[in-house]
Amino acid sequence: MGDLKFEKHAKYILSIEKEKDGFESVVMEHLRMNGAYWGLTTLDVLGKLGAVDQDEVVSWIMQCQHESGGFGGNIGHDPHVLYTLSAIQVLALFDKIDVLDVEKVANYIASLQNEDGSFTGDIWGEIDTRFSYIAISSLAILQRLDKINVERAVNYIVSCKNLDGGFGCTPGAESHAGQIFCCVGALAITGSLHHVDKDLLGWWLCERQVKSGGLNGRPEKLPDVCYSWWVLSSLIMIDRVHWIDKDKLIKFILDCQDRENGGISDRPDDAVDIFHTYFGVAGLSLLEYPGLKAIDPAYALPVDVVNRIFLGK
Ligand code: GRG
Repeated sequence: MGDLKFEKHAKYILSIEKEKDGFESVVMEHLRMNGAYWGLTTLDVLGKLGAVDQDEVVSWIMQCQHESGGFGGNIGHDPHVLYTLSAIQVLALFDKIDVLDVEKVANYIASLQNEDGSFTGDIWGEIDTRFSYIAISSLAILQRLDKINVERAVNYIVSCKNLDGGFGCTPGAESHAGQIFCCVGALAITGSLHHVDKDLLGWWLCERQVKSGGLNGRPEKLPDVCYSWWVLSSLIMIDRVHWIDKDKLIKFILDCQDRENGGISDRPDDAVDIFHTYFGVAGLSLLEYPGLKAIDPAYALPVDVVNRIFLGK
């Protein structure tokens, strides 16, 4: 089992930044802020964040901020909550939240809440429980949840609960493990987990494990390393993680590594990318893989970072 290629994965992540004309850098251009969160959190969980020039990253993040207070995926790009959360998370990793005008960022996020409690992702109006999670997680990290109507936000999320115990992106939409993470995470952060039918949802989530040991995101779909995060974190938040076969899942994730050049792919023998590298390592951390920093299932940040924010230690 002691097979996780710590050094190679760290080298792979750092190489993406160095090779600005490389394929992965180019295709990630529009969501570089998410890439920064995936890559830097992975490095931290691997114990290798020291290799990064933090001041350079912080200065780049601040150049991605829009006058509205929200952040874009790259310099000069339009703001969206997807990138705003990643910006806040990376600043939290570096213990640099204090560079933010917190009031301004919190006002931007709060401005996206609708009358029914739901959230849009930006000024263009798409509604999704992903954005509810992002708003709640961001404002909790900034300690400004008072900026929104939390009760309505929770009621909207509960209105997206399905008969199978899962959650979708809007009321009536199909249950999907990614949306379940968002809804359960938001309910956990707001102390509202009593709205979840833990046995029913736990059953649906543990049925995501397929023969290879990997997890899929909904019935009849292929397994994918990223669901190691979406499913496992949800199972942990509802105290049902012992319902899956952990050893088989660890083996599946390790089988998705590029053992020569580093990085983790969605399934064995596919091409690696930074997104799956993060969710593979984060999944292994939730599985208590030796040598990895523990990660918080609701905030998707290392536990020591979350403790620093909320307990001041
Ligand atoms: C801080 C970890 C963190 C997240 C921020 C953006 C977000 C909040 C959550 C996204 C949740 C989500 C919807 C994840 C699923 C992503 C994914 C792999 C979607 C693929 O969907 P399909 O239909 O794939 O293409 P399947 O696997 O169903 O075939």
